[in-house]
Amino acid sequence: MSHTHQPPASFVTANEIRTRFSRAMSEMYRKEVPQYGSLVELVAEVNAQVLLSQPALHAQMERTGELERLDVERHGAIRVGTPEELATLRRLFAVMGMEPVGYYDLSVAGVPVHSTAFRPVSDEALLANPFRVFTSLLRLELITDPALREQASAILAQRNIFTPGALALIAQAEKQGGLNDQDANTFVQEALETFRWHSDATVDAATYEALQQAHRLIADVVCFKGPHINHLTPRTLDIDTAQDGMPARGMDAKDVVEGPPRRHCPILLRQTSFKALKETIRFTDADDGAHGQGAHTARFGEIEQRGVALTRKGRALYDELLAQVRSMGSAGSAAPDYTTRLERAFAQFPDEHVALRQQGLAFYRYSLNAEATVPAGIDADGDLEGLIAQGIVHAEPITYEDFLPVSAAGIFQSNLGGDEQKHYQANAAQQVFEAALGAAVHDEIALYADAQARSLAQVRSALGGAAA
Ligand code: OOG
Ligand code: NI
Repeated sequence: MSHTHQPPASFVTANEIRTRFSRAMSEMYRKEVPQYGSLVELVAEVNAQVLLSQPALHAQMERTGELERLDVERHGAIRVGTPEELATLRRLFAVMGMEPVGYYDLSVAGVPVHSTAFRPVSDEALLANPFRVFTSLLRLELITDPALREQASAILAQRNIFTPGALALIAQAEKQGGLNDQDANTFVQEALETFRWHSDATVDAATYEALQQAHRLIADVVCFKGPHINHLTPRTLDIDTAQDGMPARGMDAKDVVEGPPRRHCPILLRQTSFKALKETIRFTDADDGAHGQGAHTARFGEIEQRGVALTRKGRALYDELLAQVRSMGSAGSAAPDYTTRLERAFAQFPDEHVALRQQGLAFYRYSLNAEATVPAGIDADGDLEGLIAQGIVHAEPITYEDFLPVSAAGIFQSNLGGDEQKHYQANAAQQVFEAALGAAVHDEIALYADAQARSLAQVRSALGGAAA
């Protein structure tokens, strides 16, 4: 008897559960925030136009398999209050094949959270559906008033953000190694409940106000029944055109696009959002009259354009150039000439794939060109760029699947409402975060490096076979 645990054939794949869940989430958010529906339509129009006018991009996306995932590609974001909530979310996302990748310290940017992104990690799972959820844990230790800190943690201790059904199915999936079709559907419905918007606050008006004063984000996390999904982001192939189309559809777009400037070879991630909606909420003392109702701004829309993943060297150059631009003048990205300065600084970042590869700045997935005839006696370990130049090997950019802390901070800020800036001591605490999570996060750059290395090993071995 083998001890390998073969899941019964009746189980649906984690990819399938993730796809069902992201679809259900998208349908729910469309109902909750109708402007999200308009945003998805706008992005679909822009993408169709780009694919028509840029045949090379169309062909590249077809070859890499990304064309098929484009229409369903989304990321969402949530914020939780306690280590237990975060740890259970890790188990919930694991049922859908999503693992924690990366550590983001947002305290540097005046936001009292640290975060990870739950997402699929294997090449095959990413192609099936790359659904990601940016997940932040509130850092109560950054509330300076001890009484308020105690109160916030007491409120959080009383809530349970998961339904009993979701908890039971998580445990069942862990025990059995999967879920059958019907259980998967029930799981998706039960899991969805955790992310639903609740207009009934769990606190009275005065408590909400005090937490809001400490930081708007603290009120958003502490005063509600659960971690409502605060945005869902479709992927656009041309963020500038999509941004220009937002006002005509009634969306109050943020002024600047976060991330690198527009380029010939897109790198990393560019993002922009429309401002959060003001939603009516009811406090627990609603029936007392005067201050029973309030307004809360939390939920918004965002779009993003993804480019090639950078190596550690490429990322260091990106961080350095971005820091240069942001340190010029006090207004940072709010300065009127920000875009021009950004473009000027990034002139130092090579904008050709050959240069990005040769200088070791970005990651590529290599494959043998099926149509090329491999010359007899070819050196399978020969110079890669030579093989690419001869058309024997294809190099396709590996898409960046993660997030950027400075951009994330900009997205948080633009959607908290108000202009207040808080300052916290920068203190990355990855180990504290991982202890809360109950697992280590993947190093995202190592994942890209592995994907590149795997593809290269396959090419070399295929070439060796062809040469023999
Ligand atoms: C998350 C903000 C970060 C992104 O795309 O960088 C984010 C939040 O507001 O909870 O979603
Ligand atoms: Ni986002």
